[in-house]
Amino acid sequence: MFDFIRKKIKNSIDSIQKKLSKEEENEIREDIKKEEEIIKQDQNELNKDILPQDRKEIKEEVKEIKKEIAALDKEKTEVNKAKEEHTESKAEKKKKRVFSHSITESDVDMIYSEIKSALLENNVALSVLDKIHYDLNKKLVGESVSVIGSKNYIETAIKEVISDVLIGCEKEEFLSRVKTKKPFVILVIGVNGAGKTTTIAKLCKFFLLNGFKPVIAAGDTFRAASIEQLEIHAKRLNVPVIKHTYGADPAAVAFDAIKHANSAKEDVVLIDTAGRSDINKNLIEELKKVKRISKPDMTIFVGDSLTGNDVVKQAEIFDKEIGIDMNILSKADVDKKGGAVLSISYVTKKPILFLGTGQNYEDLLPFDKEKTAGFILND
Ligand SMILES: Nc1nc2c(ncn2[C@@H]2O[C@H](COP(=O)(O)OP(=O)(O)O)[C@@H](O)[C@H]2O)c(=O)[nH]1
Ligand SMILES: [Mg+2]
Repeated sequence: MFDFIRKKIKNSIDSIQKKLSKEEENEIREDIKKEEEIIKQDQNELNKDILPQDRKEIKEEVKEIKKEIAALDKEKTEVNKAKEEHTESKAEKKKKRVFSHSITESDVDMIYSEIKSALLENNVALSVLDKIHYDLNKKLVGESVSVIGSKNYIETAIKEVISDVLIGCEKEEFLSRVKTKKPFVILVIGVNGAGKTTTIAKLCKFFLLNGFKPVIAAGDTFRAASIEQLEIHAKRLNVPVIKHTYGADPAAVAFDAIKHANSAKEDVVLIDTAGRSDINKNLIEELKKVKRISKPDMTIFVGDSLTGNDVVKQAEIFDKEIGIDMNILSKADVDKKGGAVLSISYVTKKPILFLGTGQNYEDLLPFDKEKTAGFILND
């Protein structure tokens, strides 16, 4: 995930580092020039003090001159030694000096424009882009960094900014909500082929592993073979399925499943529903009725992460028409981009609960926003 952006981030940080290194080089050059001037001045002073006196001594007494010369030699050696020590300590100081640079708005613009095109190409919603730009400015402009430290600093800021556009729901929080009612009714909606039925099977596995007894309502009475598909999963998982015939009213199936769960003391009812290739009026009316009759405790939108911006638009429509509480994005295992993952929770303001990461029942990954934001820098 996020393959598209990793290289861009690296490029932008490299450019900033090059720019800061250049600034630092210029600063060092200036310092050296200043120091050379000081040494030159010192030497002039030295000559002024010593030479006239030398000449006077020569004229007066040769013996004295020799003595003086010897004394001067000694003095000169000491002066030279002192001078050397002085230069050395300056060099040491220079070595130890940490150059710091202030990050400017144009530095941030450079980083942002580098990643913006990648985000746009990968269907990240515009509102998410705006937030990323705003937050990067807020976090970085005016901050002091060294050339070496800048990489870490900027990377951390990008990671934090990405993490801030994500909303997740922790596994424990989800389970504790499910515990609040028996049976806890979950309605699963989404377009055709999004991964609803597969995700319901994965959720059954998840509930079984956590000690909950689930039951499935075969609410997709529209698509051929959908009931059989669900029955195969249910048999493998040893979970009951409540079904009617094709063409039956899905609201009635949901109602029966809840009745069954009540009498059999099941913990969770998972209502599967039909999708359509488009979100049309029939689908919306059908789902509204299922929701009205089943009164779900949670409505989960399942979307195919491969469809990028489309899945975000679907989630918005389903939320407006039916109302959603959570998002699950399927096929994250084959989604190299991650645009939908970055956008969906910020746009819908509803958390991502899980990512579907494969075809097996275990391939349901609780969503961790910090980890996900970390993928933006490393695989
Ligand atoms: N690679 C991968 N395939 C998935 C995932 N979730 C579902 N699928 C596949 O997507 C296709 C459609 O899934 P399905 O559950 O029938 O979608 P529905 O029409 O929404 O019920 C099936 O072939 C599934 O195996 C996933 O997380 N990863
Ligand atoms: Mg299905």
